[in-house]
Amino acid sequence: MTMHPLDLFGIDALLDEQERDIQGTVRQLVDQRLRPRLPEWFESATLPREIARELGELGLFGMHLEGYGCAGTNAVSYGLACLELEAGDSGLRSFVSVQGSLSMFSIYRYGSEEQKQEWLPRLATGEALGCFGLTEPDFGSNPAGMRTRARRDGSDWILDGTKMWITNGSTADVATVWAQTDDGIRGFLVPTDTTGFTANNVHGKLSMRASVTSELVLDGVRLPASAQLPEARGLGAPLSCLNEARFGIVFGALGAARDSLETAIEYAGTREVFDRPLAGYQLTQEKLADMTLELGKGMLLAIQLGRIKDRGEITPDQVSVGKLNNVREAIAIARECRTILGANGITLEYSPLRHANNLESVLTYEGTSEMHLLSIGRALTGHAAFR
Ligand code: TGC
Ligand code: FAD
Repeated sequence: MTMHPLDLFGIDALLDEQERDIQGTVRQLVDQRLRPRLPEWFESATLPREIARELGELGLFGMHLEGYGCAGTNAVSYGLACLELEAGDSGLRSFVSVQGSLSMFSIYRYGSEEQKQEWLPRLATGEALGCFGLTEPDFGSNPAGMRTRARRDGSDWILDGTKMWITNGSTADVATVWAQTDDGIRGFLVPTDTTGFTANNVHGKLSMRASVTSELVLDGVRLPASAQLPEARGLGAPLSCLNEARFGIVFGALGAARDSLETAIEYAGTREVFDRPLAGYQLTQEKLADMTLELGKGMLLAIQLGRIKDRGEITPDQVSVGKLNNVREAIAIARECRTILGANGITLEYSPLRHANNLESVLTYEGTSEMHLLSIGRALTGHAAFR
């Protein structure tokens, strides 16, 4: 009789029935419909747009938002959905994070009623796709320095600049673009068929291959005044959207870790070395036990942060604690699981190295681990050491 790693922490007992149902439904979707195709998508560096409708039908896009066709679940449910998607592949979770937490949330929180009516229902079903352009070639960790500029021409806006590393950039129908204006940073909704807007995909990625990553070029893009997000003023607006997506990652990264650990435990049970199962050796058991501790602690942290978020009390520094810890531990778990698989572990047949490679991106995007360390350092000392 063996136990599942998370049973040792009694995690299920911390969830209510609806949360468990949502988690089970997403797990079933991933296992039955998506998992069989993930290695192929990773190898061919694609993520078919068609899956958007299926994810939309399940209510996964903007699922923690209210109205406009969104499911209106609590934050813990959203986190658990991210966890199950990332147990498949980080590219799937990214797809949902960018659509719901960055594109839809930016419109939901900062858009006009007309903008919400125009975009949110279609983004919720997956009929339309969105992307979020904050990072630039020379300004990633420090978006305050962005060079993309929006200037007035009569009542219109003209946007010029380049955004880089934008998830879903070339597949999106609408881009939320952040730009400097005479009054500081502002956000704009750019329909991607606007003249002067182009998106070029990044090729040769060794990580997050089942995900589209693009450069956005804005060359004299003319937009009506109504394209500006009226409620977004200053850098705090895009950074508040990042809190939403980072929260999803707190749970999501643990999905990649859990799937790696389940794979390693199963493999160790059947693989014989020196005439008996690998699982029976103390070194293997030490690895499995240590990883179980970190996975379980990460889950407790994620659920705790989810409960705080559901009370409306979560702070950006608390999100940094969760993102830093859970991504750092998830990548360590995925790499350690790969060692248990020996040479088989370097193939696409097994998930741990695919997860570890993906988690290299997760460690970098939505604030690098260094930036989250420095944010926590600032919270502890009052000194901002990143400047
Ligand atoms: P700072 O002076 O600290 O703050 C400027 C203003 O912003 C406010 N603020 C926040 N508001 C909400 N949430 C947060 N997390 C916030 N952090 C700061 C702050 O209160 C202030 O407001 P105000 O009213 O006083 O002006 O800003 P700073 O320039 O010193 O930088 C702070 C720093 C370094 C922490 C920030 O720039 C940062 O987080 N950098 C990392 C950038 C980042 O995470 N980029 C992610 C791009 S999107 C992405 O990666 C998508 S991946 C998609 C996928 O899942 O596929
Ligand atoms: P840099 O900022 O150049 O950092 C390089 C290194 O220097 C890092 O280790 C960093 O931690 C360190 N560093 C930086 N500043 C300091 C400091 N002050 N002190 C100490 N160390 C420091 N962006 C979007 O806007 N939208 C997206 O949809 C999006 N999707 C992405 C998808 C993928 C697959 C990837 C890989 C990235 C994506 N990004 C996106 C961009 C991502 O947010 C940035 O890559 C990230 O913020 C880091 O910026 P950078 O790559 O320019 O690194």
